[in-house]
Amino acid sequence: MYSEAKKPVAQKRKLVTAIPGPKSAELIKRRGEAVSASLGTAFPVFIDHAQGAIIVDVDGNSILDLGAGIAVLNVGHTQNRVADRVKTQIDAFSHTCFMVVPYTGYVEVCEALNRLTPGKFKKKSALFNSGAEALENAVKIARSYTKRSAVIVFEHGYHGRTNLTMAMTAKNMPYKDSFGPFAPEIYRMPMAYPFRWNGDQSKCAQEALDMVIHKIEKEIGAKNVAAIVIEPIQGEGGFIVPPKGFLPGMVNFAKENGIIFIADEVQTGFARTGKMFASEDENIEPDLITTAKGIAAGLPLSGVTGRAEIMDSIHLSGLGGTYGGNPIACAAALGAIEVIEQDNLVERANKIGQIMHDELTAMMKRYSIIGEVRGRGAMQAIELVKPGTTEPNPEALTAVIKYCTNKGVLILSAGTYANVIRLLPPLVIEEDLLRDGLSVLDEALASIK
Ligand code: PLZ
Repeated sequence: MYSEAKKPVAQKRKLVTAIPGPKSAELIKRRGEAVSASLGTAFPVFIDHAQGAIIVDVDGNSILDLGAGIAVLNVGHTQNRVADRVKTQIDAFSHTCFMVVPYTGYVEVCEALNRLTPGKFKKKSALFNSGAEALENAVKIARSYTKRSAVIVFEHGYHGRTNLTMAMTAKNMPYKDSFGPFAPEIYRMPMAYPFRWNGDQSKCAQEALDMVIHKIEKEIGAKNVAAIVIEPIQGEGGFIVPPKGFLPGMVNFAKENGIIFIADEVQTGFARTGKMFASEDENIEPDLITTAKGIAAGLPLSGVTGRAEIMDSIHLSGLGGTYGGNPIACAAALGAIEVIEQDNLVERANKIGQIMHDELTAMMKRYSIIGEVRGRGAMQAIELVKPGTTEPNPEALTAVIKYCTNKGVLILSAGTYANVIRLLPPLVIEEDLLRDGLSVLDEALASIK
C-alpha cells in the first residue's frame, strides 16, 4: 500500500535486487494469468510509486526513468502542482460529460491550447481522451470542412492504434499485422529521412518535397486531398527530424491547394523539443494541431486545436464523446501547463537536450555502431547500425536495452527497423541523474562494441 511517508523520493538510481526482483517476478506471473498476452512490457518491474525521474518498484529498486511514460511526464512523476489540482477536483466532481453539463476546466484547457499553439490567428479547441482519438477527430474535421476524402500520411509515421489511425500508421509489425481491413483513402508518401536518403543528404528536403508533390498531383489529385498529416519530428518512427525546408514546403503546398495541414504534436508537444511545440522551429502555422501525452502528466486527455473557422464549421453535436475533456484530466492539464510555463521547461528541455546531444555525439566517436545522433531538445536518439554501413542493427539495440535494464535505467526503443534508442527524460530531471543514465548507456554500448 502506498503511503505519503515514501516521499520525497531520492533522485538517485539504486538497485537492491536483480531486475526483476522477487516481488516483481511474482506479479509478472500473476499478470500472465490475468492479462492478455498481447500487451508488451518495456521494463520488467511493477511500480510502487514514483517522483521526478525515479520510479520505485515493489522490491524497493529506484529506477531511472528516461522514457517519461513515452513523453507524457514532461513535468516529472507525481508533480505536486498536478496532484494537488487532481485531488481537489475529484472531491468537487469527477464527471458530468461536457456536453451534458459544462465546467470551467475544459474551457480553461482550450484557452491554454489556443494561446500556446503556434499560429497568429483566432483558434478554437476540442478535447478528447487519447492521441489516436485526437487524430481521428482532426481527420473528421478536415474532411467535413473541405468536403474531400483523401488523407496524406508519411513513411515511418505513427498516429495510433484505432482503425483509422492504424491505417495512418506506417509500421506493420506490431501495430497493423492481421488487424485489417483498414480505413480507405489514406495515402502514404515518402518521408524526408536524411540518414536513409538515397543520394545526396543535402538535397533530401527538396527531393522529398518534389516526390511528394508529384505523387499527390499525379496519383491522387490535390483537389481530392482533405488533409496532410505529419509529425514535425517522427516519434515512434525513430525521431526522424525532417531537414529544413521540408515542412514549410508541405505547408505551402497545402495552402495553395486548399488542403488542411495537420501537425501531430502528440509526442513533440509541451516543451519536449525545446519549444512549446515543435512546429515553431521553422515557424510553420499548422491549420490544426493534435496534442496529448505531455498535456496532462499522465491523465488521459488530448486535444485538437486550430483555425476557428475550421473548428467551428462542424455541425452542432458533430464532435464529442462521453469522457472527452474529463474534469480530472483537465485539472491535471492545468497543473502541468502551469509547471511547464512557470518553471520554464522549454529552457530546461534545451539544457538537458544539449547535455544528451553532446554526450551521445561523443559516444558516436567511440562506438561505430552509432550511425547517427539526432533529435531536438529533450527528444534525442541514436540509430544503431552494423559498423561502417547504414544497415540496421536491432541486435545491438536489444543488447543495449538489456544492459540498461539490468542497471536500473529505463530506455525506450523506436524506429521502423527497431534500431533506434530514444531518450525522453522528464524535463525536470536533475543534471547529475541524467549524466548517470548516460554513463550507463555508454557502458552498455562499450559492452557490445
Ligand atoms: N501520434 C505522434 O506518438 C502515441 C504509442 C504507444 P495514443 N505514441 C505512443 C503504443 O505503442 O501504443 C502517439 C504518437 C503520435 C499519436 C499517438 C497515439 O496516441 O494516446 O497512444 O492514442
